[in-house]
Amino acid sequence: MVTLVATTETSAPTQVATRTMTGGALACEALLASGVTTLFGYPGGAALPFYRELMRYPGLHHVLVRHEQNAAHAADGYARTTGRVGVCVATSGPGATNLLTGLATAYMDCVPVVALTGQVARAAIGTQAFQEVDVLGMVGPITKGAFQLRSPEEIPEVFGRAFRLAAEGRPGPVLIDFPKDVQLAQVEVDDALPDLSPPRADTALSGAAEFSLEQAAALLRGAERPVLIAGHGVSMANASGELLAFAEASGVPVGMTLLGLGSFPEDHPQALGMVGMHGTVQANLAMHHADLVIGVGMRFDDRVVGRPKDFAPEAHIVHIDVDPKAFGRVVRADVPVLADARAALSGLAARAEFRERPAWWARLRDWSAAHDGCGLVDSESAPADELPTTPEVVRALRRVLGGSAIVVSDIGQHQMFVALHHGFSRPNQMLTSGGLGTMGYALPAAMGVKTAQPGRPVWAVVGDGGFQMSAAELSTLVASKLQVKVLVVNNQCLGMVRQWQELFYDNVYSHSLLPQPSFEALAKAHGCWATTVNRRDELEHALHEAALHPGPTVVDVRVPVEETVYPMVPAGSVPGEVRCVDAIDTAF
Ligand SMILES: Cc1ncc(C[n+]2csc(CCOP(=O)(O)OP(=O)(O)O)c2C)c(N)n1
Repeated sequence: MVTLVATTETSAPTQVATRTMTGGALACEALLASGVTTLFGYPGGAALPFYRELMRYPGLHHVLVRHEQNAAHAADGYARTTGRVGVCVATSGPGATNLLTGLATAYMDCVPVVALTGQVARAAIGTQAFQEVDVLGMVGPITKGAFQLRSPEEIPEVFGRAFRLAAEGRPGPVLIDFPKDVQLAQVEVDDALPDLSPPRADTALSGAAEFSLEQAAALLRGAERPVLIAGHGVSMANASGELLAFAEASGVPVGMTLLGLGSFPEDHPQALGMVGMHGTVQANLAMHHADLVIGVGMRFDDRVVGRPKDFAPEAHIVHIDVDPKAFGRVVRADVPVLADARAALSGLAARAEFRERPAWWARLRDWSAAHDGCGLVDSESAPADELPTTPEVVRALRRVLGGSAIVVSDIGQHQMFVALHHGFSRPNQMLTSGGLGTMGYALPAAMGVKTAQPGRPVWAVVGDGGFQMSAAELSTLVASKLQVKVLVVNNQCLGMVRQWQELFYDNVYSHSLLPQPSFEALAKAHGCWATTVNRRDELEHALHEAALHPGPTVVDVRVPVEETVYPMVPAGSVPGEVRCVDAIDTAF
């Protein structure tokens, strides 16, 4: 159909071609206009009109997952690795509720995701219809916003707003609830939709931010014991180059949060490693004894800070973040800088003055030496027929991959061992659920990463507990030909829970020992190549074989049950109380 529209009173009518289509088809077009090429999802009754149309759009590649939570995690992994908005789809009711943990995970870690949920028809909303759930009511605290489409005409505008909202400022998830009758309704639209993709963020420094940076630079010039802590915001803002330039121009030592790992090269002489509950001795002590802490793109969350009132007692705190709500949430911000990390770091680099601070570096070196003696097994002299330790497994992975892989870690002891012993040199080389700590995250998130980066090796490192939460996705790997490599660090227990029970709950191992199936047999049943490692001397060969195998693989590595992750800052302590030995007697 063609409509004639007079653009001005005097001009001749212009021909505007319009088409009639369903709301479901228009949503597909809106996704394309938003720059989407890949969706992760799972169909059901209230989403079927949309799924019917999806088959007509070959530009939209849909990965069929085995559980909706994993669709959200996959979209999250896709978004973290590309910097673009990830998209997941679910039906109404249980499909929508299954998404929630994935959305909360993305919310805590500032990951831009748009979730599309089917909903019962408009007239049935509020009637307790089959598979009706008030998803808008549920996602308020775990999304940046949620929309319910009330008519097909709204689709382009709502999609445009949703993608913009997900990407702008502090990124995060946004939900679009899509009633079934709106998916089915006919709508007339212009021939081509406008570009709905999120605009590039305006990262120019405001006058206020420039002023705060002056104050920060003056504090740094006068500081004897400064430390900079880089968080996820640095990699999200593509600010690693600016961080390196500023660090080298000023001589400031650099620690990283769990999600900041890789934003500063781990082998750089100014790198201190990770801060926080299982961070390095030197990074934690540096924060505690500093006279200036500069936090960039990080939240000063409780795992980093410990007791807020006693955090960095002698330091001025400069806090750089794009989210004004981050300032003062946990610790005081003496100098808040509301700015994009990249712009702020280049602003600081331009004002930097190099200082050597030999006394501070001497202390940092002593602390690094203390850290190096902390919790490592000398595998050279250890018996070849014994189980390898988890630090050895992580270091072997690093050796075999030569640091080229993207590592997606699950939650628990193995996660902290990965953070401490792998070493990361590129932003977003290590992905994990930092804020929510969601077990089951790694395997589906790795699917999202591999979908976006088919040419890169992608390894999911998981505990035997977390693996059992998302192992069904092995079928997705096989069906979707995704060469994700899974490394199960198998200590036959919920290791991190066991560690806390040992240290703080009188060695009462209540429900933390985990009977499990043969992971090798399970993986093979899904169609993956799989092997089991029971001895130290089998480890590297197994990892090599898995790396070379042209398909998804599972390597199940048995490690000792009784490992403990050190260093540790017990909860309720401050980073200055970091411990390196089995001598934690703090009561909870
Ligand atoms: C969904 C979810 N449930 C429970 C927890 C609490 N939790 C944190 S670590 C952990 C144990 C993880 O065990 P495993 O996956 O085997 O890894 P390990 O600690 O042994 O390396 C548990 C239960 C969690 N983080 N996420």
